[in-house]
Amino acid sequence: MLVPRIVTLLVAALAANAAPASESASSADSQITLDTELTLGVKQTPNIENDTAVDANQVAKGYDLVNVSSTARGLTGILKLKEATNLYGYDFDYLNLSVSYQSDERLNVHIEPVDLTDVYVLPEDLVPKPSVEGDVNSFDFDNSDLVFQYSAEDFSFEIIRQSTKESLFSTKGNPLVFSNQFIQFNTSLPKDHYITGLGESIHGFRQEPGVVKTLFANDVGDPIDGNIYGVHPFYSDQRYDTKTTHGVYWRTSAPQEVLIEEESLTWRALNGVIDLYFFSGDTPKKVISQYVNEIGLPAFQSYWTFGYHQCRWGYDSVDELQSVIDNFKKFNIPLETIWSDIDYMDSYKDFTNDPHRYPKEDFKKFIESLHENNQHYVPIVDAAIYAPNPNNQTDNDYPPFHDGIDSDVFLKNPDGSLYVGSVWPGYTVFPDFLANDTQDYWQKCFEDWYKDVPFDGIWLDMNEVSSFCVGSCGSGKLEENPVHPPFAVGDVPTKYPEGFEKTNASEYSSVQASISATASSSASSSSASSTSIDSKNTLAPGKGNINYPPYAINHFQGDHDLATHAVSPNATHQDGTLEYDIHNLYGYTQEVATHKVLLEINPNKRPFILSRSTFPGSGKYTTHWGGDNNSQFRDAYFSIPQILSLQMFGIGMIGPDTCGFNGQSSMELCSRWMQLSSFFPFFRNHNVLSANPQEPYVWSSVTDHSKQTINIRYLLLPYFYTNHYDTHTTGTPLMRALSWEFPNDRSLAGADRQFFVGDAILVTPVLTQGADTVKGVFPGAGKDEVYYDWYTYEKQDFEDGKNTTLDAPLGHIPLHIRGGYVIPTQEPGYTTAESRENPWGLIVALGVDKSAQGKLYVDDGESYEIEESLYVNFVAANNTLLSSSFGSYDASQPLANVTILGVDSKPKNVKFDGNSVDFSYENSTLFVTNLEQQTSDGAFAKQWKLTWN
Ligand code: MIG
Repeated sequence: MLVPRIVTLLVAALAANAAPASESASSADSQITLDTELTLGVKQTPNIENDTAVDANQVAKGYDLVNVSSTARGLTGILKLKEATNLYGYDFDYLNLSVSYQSDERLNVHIEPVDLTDVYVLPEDLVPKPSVEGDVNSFDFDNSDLVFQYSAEDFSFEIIRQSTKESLFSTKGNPLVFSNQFIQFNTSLPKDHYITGLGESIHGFRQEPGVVKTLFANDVGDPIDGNIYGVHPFYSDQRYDTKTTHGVYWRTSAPQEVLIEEESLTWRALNGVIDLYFFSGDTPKKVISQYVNEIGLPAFQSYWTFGYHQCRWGYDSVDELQSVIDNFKKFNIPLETIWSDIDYMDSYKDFTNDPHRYPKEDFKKFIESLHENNQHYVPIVDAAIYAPNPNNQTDNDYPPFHDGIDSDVFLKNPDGSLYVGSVWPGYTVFPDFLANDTQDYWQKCFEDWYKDVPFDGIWLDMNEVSSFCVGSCGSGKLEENPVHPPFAVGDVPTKYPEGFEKTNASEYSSVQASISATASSSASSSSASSTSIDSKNTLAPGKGNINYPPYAINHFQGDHDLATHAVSPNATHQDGTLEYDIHNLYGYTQEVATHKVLLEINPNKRPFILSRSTFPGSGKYTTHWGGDNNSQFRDAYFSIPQILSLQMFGIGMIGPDTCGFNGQSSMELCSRWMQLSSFFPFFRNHNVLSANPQEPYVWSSVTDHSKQTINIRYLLLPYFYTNHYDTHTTGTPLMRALSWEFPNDRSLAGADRQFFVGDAILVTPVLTQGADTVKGVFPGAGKDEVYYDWYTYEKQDFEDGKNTTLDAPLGHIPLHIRGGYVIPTQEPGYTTAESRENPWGLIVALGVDKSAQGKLYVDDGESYEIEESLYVNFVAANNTLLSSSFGSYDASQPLANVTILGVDSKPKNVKFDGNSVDFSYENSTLFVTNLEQQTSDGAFAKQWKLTWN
């Protein structure tokens, strides 16, 4: 108990003494000119924390359903308000209900006010709307697995699964509440339910009873259970009793709150209409696929994006970037992509380069030489555009602002004046991606800049959309620019890495002693008043109080004000739409626009975008990273459920800031995390400004450990890419929860410390400090499943349902191959381009029945319009492996080897298309080698057969 107290003391002392700006790299030295007062909203009490708040389920009277008539695809009716209670806004008297069976596995329940004046209805051209499949005028209801039932008096409805007669969703017993600023419905859930989804947030994979999800895009550093960057109103409900899973999607951009309790789920929104979609599954993977097919299949990424990415905030100059690249080379750690954070910009202005630290000429040469080495470059672009000081000629010379003013593309105040917030460069304006000319404007910004900075992808940050002051704080004050708010580097919890006090006890205690000597004199805390100064705040006529809605969601900002640290809800788009209605869509609209721009710049290359704020459908345009996590083991763990969830939401490629963003990483953490992230869809190391460096070459052991698993990742690139192609074409995630792979094993519900890559690779990472073993489960082992150790190929004696302790000394990440699968490989090179030139290999892991199957997808790895592809199928059974391929892409590299796991006795003959070939045999593994000669036209140029007898 002593140690934690000391840590707390130390943290407090350090926080009190902290002077991050003076200790950080030069780019951190900025003046404090934004008055703190301007950053404070009006303190709200979230309803869920307010004991006296009215519970709408108790008080509201609900609706009666009248005028029901059946339609070819379902029914329509009118919902008539029984009695107005106007709890959080004014109740609508009449609602239109329409139910439509869209396909055998999808059903839509749509409820909207009869009078839609002042009601925000999410346009179909903005966010895709699942539509009826087949003939709109006829439907065979018997074929639908989902059935809609209702009771008219005290309207409630239920979704029943026909095959099991189970109630999947039922509003029975709770009134429907539908007012202009508050919509609520409630469904009962079975006891011991297993809900996943509803994001984005930092939480274990399962959303257990007691969880309250706030869905409101927010720029905040990964707090547990707080609302963060993206909004995804979708959940999957896995029912172990009936062995079925279904999904529910509310297509709304509203600020929302979802309450998950023992036997119910309550869903609230602050505007919009009810547009609910039920997906019948009935497996978890089918649910995801059905959902993702409707919101938009994940973008197909280029091959190189699966390589290793290095980033940090604080690479101070082109020379420093070059030295990072040189260090990677020196230590022979594969580096595919180097990234730039805002350091490269001239005073943090988008589309500029700092003339001294990143001069354009040097910079262009730098990027060109990267390209010559088959490496890539991705810079950051912030959402906000600097609004220069009109009285200062040099400052004012900034086309991205003036072009935008000329073409009228920025967000406005309700009175029509320019909305001016504040981000890194000082006062800023915000592109309105709903305005007529924004696409052209955005394109010109990128095109002009691309001439000097030929980037390979774009990193979109701050698009929640973030603004540091409350309201239009810069209105009328542009002559005060440039102001550069200081970099508050989060609350870096300690200068020391996690576990430092244990592994460096003596150093730690001496520092601790000296700090505690000064701690008492310097402890102070400043508290500022929290009155709003949002002078431009007005009520929106007919819409209610949009800045301070009557129902306060638990928005994760200190004062819970919706306008804190974001563009205010009353900011207005060109077509009159309020930010209030589409705040959650800002990032999404920017992603769509940026995707188009990248295609204009490079028409036949797959656009690579990494974006922070996402919404259903974002995955069609962008990849995503987990945001500002901490350099702690806990956060390494949370990256697993975060990835699993975001994949459910249709984001095909995602990964965390490996080694941690805020705080100090350590050799141990970085080693574990580099090895873990080697198996994530997206693999990037990123660090906050002024934290200690954490590139893998900083510690020699991390160098070795990273190389080991980066090489495994590169060996598996064909497997990753093939799985990613599957994600792109079917929505099935690359990285899998155990509960998806074994949906009928209740003991795996919520398992999120292990995961599968594709079907065949099970990863069991160490996620705690100081450990040298890790526990894992091996579903089906000893029954229908067999697992082989990745490193030794040995078949493991695991037992189904049993927690097994595995050796996992630092530098070793347990990996297992699941029998029954064929895994395509390619010898790793320094870059993915080099890897692509190397010979192929196959790992054939025989299942309990001694069979296996697998596939491979190959193309040129970058074309947007794919003209040539190669599809290969592998089937192993009866001591024979058959490879058959079709498609026109010519993968000319030969096959080097085939490794067959689970061969019980040494074969006498091994033949490739009838010819004897080299082989060796050890520990039930058959190594077939030197196949190059036989496959010199390309490993999969023709069908072949390998036999062992
Ligand atoms: O508020 O550009 O999440 O990755 O390093 C900080 C600086 C702004 C937040 C991003 C982070 C990035 C940082 N940005």
